[in-house]
Amino acid sequence: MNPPVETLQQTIKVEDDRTGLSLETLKRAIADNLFYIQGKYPAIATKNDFYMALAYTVRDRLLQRWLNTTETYLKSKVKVVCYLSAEFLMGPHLSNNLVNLGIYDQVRRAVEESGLDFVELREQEEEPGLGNGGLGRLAACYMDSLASLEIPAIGYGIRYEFGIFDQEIRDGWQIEITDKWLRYGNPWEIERPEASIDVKFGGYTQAYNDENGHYRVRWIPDIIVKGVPYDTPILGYKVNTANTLRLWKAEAPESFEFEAFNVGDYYGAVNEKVVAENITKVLYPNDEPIQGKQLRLQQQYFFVSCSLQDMIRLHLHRQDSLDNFHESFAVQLNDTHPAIGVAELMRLLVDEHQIDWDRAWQITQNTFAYTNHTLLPEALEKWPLSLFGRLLPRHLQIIYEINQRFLGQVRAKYPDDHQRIARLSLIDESGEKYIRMAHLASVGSHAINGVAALHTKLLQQDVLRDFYELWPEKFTNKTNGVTPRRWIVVSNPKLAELINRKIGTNWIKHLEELKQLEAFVEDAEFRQQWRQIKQDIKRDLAEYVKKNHAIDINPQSLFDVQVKRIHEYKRQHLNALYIITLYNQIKQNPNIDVVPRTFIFGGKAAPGYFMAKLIIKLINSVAQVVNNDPDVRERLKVVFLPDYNVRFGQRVYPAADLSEQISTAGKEASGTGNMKFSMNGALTIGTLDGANIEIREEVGAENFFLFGLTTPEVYALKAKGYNPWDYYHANSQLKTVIDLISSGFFSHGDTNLFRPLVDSLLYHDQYMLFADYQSYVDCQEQVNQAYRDEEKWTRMSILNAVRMGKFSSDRAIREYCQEIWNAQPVNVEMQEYVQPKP
Ligand code: GL2
Repeated sequence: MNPPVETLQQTIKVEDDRTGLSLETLKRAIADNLFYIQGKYPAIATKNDFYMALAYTVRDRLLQRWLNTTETYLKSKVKVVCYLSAEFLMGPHLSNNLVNLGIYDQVRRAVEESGLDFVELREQEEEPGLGNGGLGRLAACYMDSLASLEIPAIGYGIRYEFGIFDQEIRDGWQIEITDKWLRYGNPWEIERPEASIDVKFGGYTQAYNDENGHYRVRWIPDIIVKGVPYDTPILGYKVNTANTLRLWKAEAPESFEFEAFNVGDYYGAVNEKVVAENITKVLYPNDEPIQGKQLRLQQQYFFVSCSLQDMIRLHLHRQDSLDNFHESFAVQLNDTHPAIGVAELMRLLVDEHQIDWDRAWQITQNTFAYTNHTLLPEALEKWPLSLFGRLLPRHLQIIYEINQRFLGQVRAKYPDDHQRIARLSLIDESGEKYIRMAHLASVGSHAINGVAALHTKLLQQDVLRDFYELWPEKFTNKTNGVTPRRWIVVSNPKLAELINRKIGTNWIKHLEELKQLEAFVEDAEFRQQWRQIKQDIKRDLAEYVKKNHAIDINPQSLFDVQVKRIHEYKRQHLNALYIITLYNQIKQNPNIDVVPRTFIFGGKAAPGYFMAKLIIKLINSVAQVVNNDPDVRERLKVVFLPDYNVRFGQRVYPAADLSEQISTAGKEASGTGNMKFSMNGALTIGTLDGANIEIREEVGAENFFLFGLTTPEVYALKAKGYNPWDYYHANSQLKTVIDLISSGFFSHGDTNLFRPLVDSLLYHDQYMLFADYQSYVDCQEQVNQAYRDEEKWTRMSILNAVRMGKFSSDRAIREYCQEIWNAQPVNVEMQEYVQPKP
């Protein structure tokens, strides 16, 4: 069909080779991109060149949707959700885009008919590791769901030049290697220098009266940094909607310092450029005390200011006044990292757009909503007042003003309750003064949410209790979810196939529909197929481990997997204590009948987190001994797989039989790995923590291996005075395990190596491993018994997967839309001359 030839814009007809989906067109497009974009002939092309040619071929096929989507939003007054997040852990784009476009099979064939190895090319993609773990990955799942539900949305974040470090293991220790993900270019992003934005830092403020005699403040910064947006399309599943992930890169404004400011000082000017560009150089690993890291505050302010200025520009493009800004945008603060946005929006509205304070404050509160992601006190962000004032002098004044007005309200409600006032204040004045970012976010938002039912309850009772008493109506729970597109369809195509054969493909957008499969639980043939798939994937993983790490693992054994960041509260070392317990049992009785198990670990430790790194060393040291002891006879295997990332997650979740979710109750806000495992038919051994509780409710208590103290029990035991030493002495099995570590058995006789870990357990045990040890060991025995009964295990596995409907990120996003954002789906019409919906 021909385009209507009415306007110049419409006459730019999109070429067939860039949209066509026939095998011939696809093959030609790959060859064409190889030549014209990579500048290579097939004979001299690298695998990466072919991958790039393929990626551009796919990108071409989603550009029309992307442009139409953006145009639709610009033309109408629809509300746009802006997800502000310092982290977006997107994972590889290629497969996901192929699935969402509905062209996976065609493209695969086209690649193969071009004489190329599809899987090999797919593996060339560098994953953008722009996040630490759950929080960043959640943002990525939410972007997928927003687009799939056709909700107008922009993800705003930082384009780190170096994402999360690559992990290598040497001599059992973690080594960090710089992540050079941009080394060969990134075919999924488009730079938009024309949309750059200036961000100010430092300097001082000046009060003045404007022409109407109104008191105003202007900010005279000492440096200006330019934010350059890089846009990546985020396509929904089989819809026309392709939203935008807009990541900001910091640059020095060119002419600025060279001409006016640094005449004659060429090297000084270049240095300023370096300073500016440092802002988006590297992702900060979490789990480290964040205090005093000026660069981190610069990063946060930088991306938030760029994003809010961008929104204001878009808003003013669509309408004349900022008075209804909050009807144009719903801005979600993904944790407190973007919380400075509250003060920045006030500054933009009051100082730069002359809106009066009260109205600006209404707009601000109606715009923002805040998600809290952690209860750990050490992770609650606070900035030293002095540092903050130096970098953002105007924002400090604004925060004082917000605080004064806010505390006025508090005083009116609780006169003379000075302690409460001090507790609620945006400024912590107990010692050195700090700005409490969670308080700024709470005061400046109309909604505050936790990420699982228990977490929200604990926020209300504990971390944000005073705010809850003040504004109970602001609090809501939004249990996390994950996208079934990436976490089932892309990562477990065989399982998806089987499900499609039984109930069609509707479940991919309506995960609750998996429930229909319960009807097949008693179907022996179905169970056999289910088992076979798990078996095949386990074999694939075994081959992968053999090929990449030269370790033999037995695909018939129980695959027991714990993959997540390494942290004491997540208790990877509790798992290690169990492994040593099993090992001791075998050593005592070499003919004991144990269920063969492969313990698979993966995860990164923050580079400065000594204890977490020692836990990695412990796991590897135990692996060395256990894997090489002839008495074990291959019944136990322990592997720590280096460099756990999204791509490896996609491989390991489908291969797991058992999912370890063993954090101390009350510590894991939600967890999302727990959902991915269960969706892929793994059973969970877990505590009543985070979303585990809701997973257990959904899949049924009889299909979940529960152990350990509950949160109230943890609190009670702490209050009573917990003494790990008592548990050590009362439990001979535990004592033997600890003594074996202390004796140097796993460290070539070195009795010092693991002492910090052992001492921390014996004398503090902050995360109560010893209190939960026996319960965990007993529960693992139940796992063994269940695994011996193959049919029973399969039934449990099926019921786990098919009852996971609640944990789709689509459900979570629907709740956010209805209860927090007031955002509606918008249909994106395709122009006539482009391909129809797949
Ligand atoms: C986390 C929580 O620790 C984790 O339990 C939760 O699932 C995710 C997403 O809500 O957020 N908070 C946090 O700072 N990180 C997380 O993974 N890094």
